[in-house]
Amino acid sequence: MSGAFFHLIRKKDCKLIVIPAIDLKNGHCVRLEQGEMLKETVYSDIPEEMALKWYKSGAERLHLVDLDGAVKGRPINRDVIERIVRAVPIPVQLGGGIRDIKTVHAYLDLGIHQVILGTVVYKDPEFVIQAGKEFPDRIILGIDAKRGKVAIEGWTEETDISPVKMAAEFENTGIAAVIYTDIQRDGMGTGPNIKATKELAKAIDIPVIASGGISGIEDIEELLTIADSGVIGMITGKAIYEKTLDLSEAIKLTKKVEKNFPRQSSQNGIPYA
Ligand code: AMZ
Repeated sequence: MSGAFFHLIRKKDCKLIVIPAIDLKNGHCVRLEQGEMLKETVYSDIPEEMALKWYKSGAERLHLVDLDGAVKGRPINRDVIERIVRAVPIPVQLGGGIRDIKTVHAYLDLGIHQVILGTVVYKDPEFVIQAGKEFPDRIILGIDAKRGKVAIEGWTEETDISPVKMAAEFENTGIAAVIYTDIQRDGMGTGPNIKATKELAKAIDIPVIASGGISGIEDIEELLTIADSGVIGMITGKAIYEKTLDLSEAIKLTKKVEKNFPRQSSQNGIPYA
């Protein structure tokens, strides 16, 4: 089976899920606005309790970001990450400061289900391809864009490459998914960038997870309309912390839509794994 064909099937087979985000800074669960480290709201000093809360609301997966790690380029919040992995029985995806194979190994050994690579996707694409080969379906690309161009290093540096161009380099390399974040919408509750998310999902065979800007149930409804382009997940943060979105309601809605327009979950029951 050719690689491209493989991915086309996978896109259809993947189950669309709502993924709550836990962003970690100094051991706390926080939200930022547009990724600005100084524009922080702390939601919990015990992030593992937050993880349990989202799990009990029906979450089938968690999205973790080590924000200090993303800025410093190495893992910083490892202890709390370990506590979260131990606290919940669902797959956890993690990004922030994962820049070498030793760190990839360490996090997978810790029980992280999939690692998200951001800055190295731009700086060292060959490394990402090697990691994808060594760990098929365990590597996710974190492609974060500001004004249509990819940003790196904790979103402090802008590049001149577009998300589509960057993602296209990784077709058929064992990459599980691309998380596409619209930085200007992240933490702002202004609605997701439907147009750009759809464009990316249509342009590549790798499944896409939408991130940034979800404010309420109407955004979930809108994202569900582009699921067929290859959008397999939506990450929500501020909306569930500020209670403008009820996580269990969002999950129920996506399940109902999945039931009416079924896309099978993957064999082992873990979405896009
Ligand atoms: O909010 C930010 N400033 C931020 C953020 N959420 N900066 C990076 N990140 C996330 C990316 C991706 O998941 O969305 O960190 C990860 C990338 O980290 P790295 O260290 O690989 O570039």
